[in-house]
Amino acid sequence: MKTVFSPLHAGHAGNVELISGAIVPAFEKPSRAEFIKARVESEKLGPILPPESHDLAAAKKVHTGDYIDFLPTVWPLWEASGRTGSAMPFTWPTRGLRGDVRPKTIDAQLGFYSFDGGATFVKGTWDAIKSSYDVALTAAALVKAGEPSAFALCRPPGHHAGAAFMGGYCFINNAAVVAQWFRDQGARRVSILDVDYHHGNGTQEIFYSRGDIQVINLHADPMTEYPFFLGHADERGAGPGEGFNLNYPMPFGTSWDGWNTSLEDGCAKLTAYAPDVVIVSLGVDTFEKDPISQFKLKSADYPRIGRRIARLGLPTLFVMEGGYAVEEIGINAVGVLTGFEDR
Ligand code: OKP
Ligand code: ZN
Repeated sequence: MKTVFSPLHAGHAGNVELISGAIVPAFEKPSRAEFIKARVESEKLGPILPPESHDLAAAKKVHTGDYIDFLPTVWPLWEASGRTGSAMPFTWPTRGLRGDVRPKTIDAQLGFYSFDGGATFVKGTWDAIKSSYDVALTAAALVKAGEPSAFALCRPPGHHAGAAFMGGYCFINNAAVVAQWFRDQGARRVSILDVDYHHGNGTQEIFYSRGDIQVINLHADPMTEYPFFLGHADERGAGPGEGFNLNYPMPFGTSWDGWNTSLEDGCAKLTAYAPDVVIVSLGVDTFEKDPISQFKLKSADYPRIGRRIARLGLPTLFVMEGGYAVEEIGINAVGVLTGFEDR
């Protein structure tokens, strides 16, 4: 399987985040992608290709144009306002406040275009976001050209980014971009299978009223886990999308047996939908040693995930999302891919 990777991810570095009452170095850090790349090499998964540059038209098919145009302005505006550190929001237009006016200052705009304070900017962030988008589209083109599978080693991740909001380390929703891209290339139906520990709230929001893109999410129950405000089992899609959004919330402590029950049900629904292509939002923060997560999957479980996905028998694009146990992130992410190849 070919991997697409860009070194430009590394400029998105030194960010901080707010967690448990403290400002700490962000868990979403450059070493994540480097460990995965090293494992792709040591396992001889296949060639590692650089991305081709794409304009932002494909991003603007799933995000609003004003949101995408805002992203490259953040760091220059932040610097111009005299600040250093990580650019991040601290005020949001929540219920009862006005969400229809976009204020002028950078602090207000950051809040206007986010659902939390978890997507932060440093100098190299926009170039990293753009490279991650290019990685996803380049890998998608490989599958479109006939490769049975490809691995988009995206960083930053994307599945928390909605049509007009960032959050949870995510800016452009890479999986959503490529799902729409496959549709525009002639795929009749596309399935997104999101196996990240956290609910892909952005992906759900983008496609909630769509019948042509099925979204299947396996994740920790949002009653008790981030991102909290979406991802319940009764969210099944709206209008033409009714029945095409499937959520599998699971309790803290879930290990392979429980998780696999959801995977099997999701795969059955996916097969019944008969898509032309599958996009896997590949998070490996379901791992027992993940520092911010509460599931109990073991390294030996990841190849089983890959094997099950291979049995779908469909062209498959893996798009990297979360996973924060950096020592094992390569073993687990690449474990899914070697399992998919049954080796
Ligand atoms: C991104 B992905 C409080 C802690 C919130 C955010 C986790 C984002 C996960 N600021 N943690 O789905 O792996
Ligand atoms: Zn996650």
